[in-house]
Amino acid sequence: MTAISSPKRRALIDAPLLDAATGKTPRRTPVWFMRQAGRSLPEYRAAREGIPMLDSCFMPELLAEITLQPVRRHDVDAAILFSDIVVPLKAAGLDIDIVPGRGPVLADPIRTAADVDKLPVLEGEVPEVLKGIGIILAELQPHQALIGFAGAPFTLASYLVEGGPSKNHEKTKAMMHAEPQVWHKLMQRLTPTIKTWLASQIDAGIDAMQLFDSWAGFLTERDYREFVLPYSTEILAETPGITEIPRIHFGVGTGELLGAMSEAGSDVMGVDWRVPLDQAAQRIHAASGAKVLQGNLDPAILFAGNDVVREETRRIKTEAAAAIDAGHATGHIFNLGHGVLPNTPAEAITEAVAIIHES
Ligand code: 1CP
Repeated sequence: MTAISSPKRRALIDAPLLDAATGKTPRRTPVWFMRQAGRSLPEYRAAREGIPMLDSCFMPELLAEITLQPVRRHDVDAAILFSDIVVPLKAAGLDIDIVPGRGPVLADPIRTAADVDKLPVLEGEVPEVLKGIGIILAELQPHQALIGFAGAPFTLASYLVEGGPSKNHEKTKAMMHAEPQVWHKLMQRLTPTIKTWLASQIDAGIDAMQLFDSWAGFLTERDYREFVLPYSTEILAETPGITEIPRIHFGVGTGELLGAMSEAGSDVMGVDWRVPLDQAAQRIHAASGAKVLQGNLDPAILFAGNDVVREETRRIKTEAAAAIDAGHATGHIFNLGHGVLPNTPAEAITEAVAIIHES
């Protein structure tokens, strides 16, 4: 696919996240936090009051405001679009809701080939989201990046097959193994929706993107390679415009999959807190060459006080530097190993960002 530069993309100036993601030396360690927009912020709770989660994702001014809140408060180096992995499916017409305290829930789970045939496909852009991106880009400073995102096909499929959040993903794995042709059909049906969703964000001017395969860590490497990797690879390679911007790929508990996941073709690999960054980099490098690392402070550490945060930050930066020195990585973007936990005090997040920027 020919990369056509979006006229809406800003020329970022001295932007630490973009510099680190493209292998340049940033002026400070870039940091953003997964789930930085959300319940940890009182201004988020006020803005969302009385508005269902999925409704808020289709309200341009509101989604822009919520996206910008953590950037204003914490001085993070990137905003992440306020949305959800199920928004493109909702926009395509699927009967899906986000239940407070639970997550995405589907009225009619997808279990058969006929169900897959009925799954709506996103045909075009989602105008409310594109309008929201325009508002965000107008307010961000030239050193602050906007990260767009999508859920990877496996993680999305898990919600569709299970019907909601799942502890063990047993129905999903059962479909993979007992009815592989139905599984592949589902993957093939989801992939174009994800590509369309990402392509329109890219066209609207996002500066980087993250593909969340949050639950991929539940799979064996063998199953990941057979049932998941081809589709994530297609998205990271063939989404129109995607090679214009840094591509970040992340999953939880993926220590054993880092090599295989890195083969999907991202520029940056997100690492959860379970694997030290230097070891993660060795696994990635061995599989697909040196990439930029993202991570990997344990989100629970934000409850432990600034001295602990400082100590852990130092350790993580040292491990990232060792990986870069060894030629196993080409840069480091600081993040948590997964999302901000909902009860995290907002002040602890602001202070952590300052500590990470300090040294
Ligand atoms: O009422 C509320 O406030 C709902 C909580 C909430 C929020 C704030 C949900 C429901 N989604 C979101 C926003 C969201 N979701 C963002 C943007 C905010 C930010 O990062 O700052 C992003 C990137 C997501 C992506 C997302 N949704 C993922 C991948 C990231 C991850 O955390 O691994 C996943 C797995 C989801 C599904 C989902 N949506 C919501 C919940 C509670 C869940 C998880 C449910 C489960 O445990 O299975």
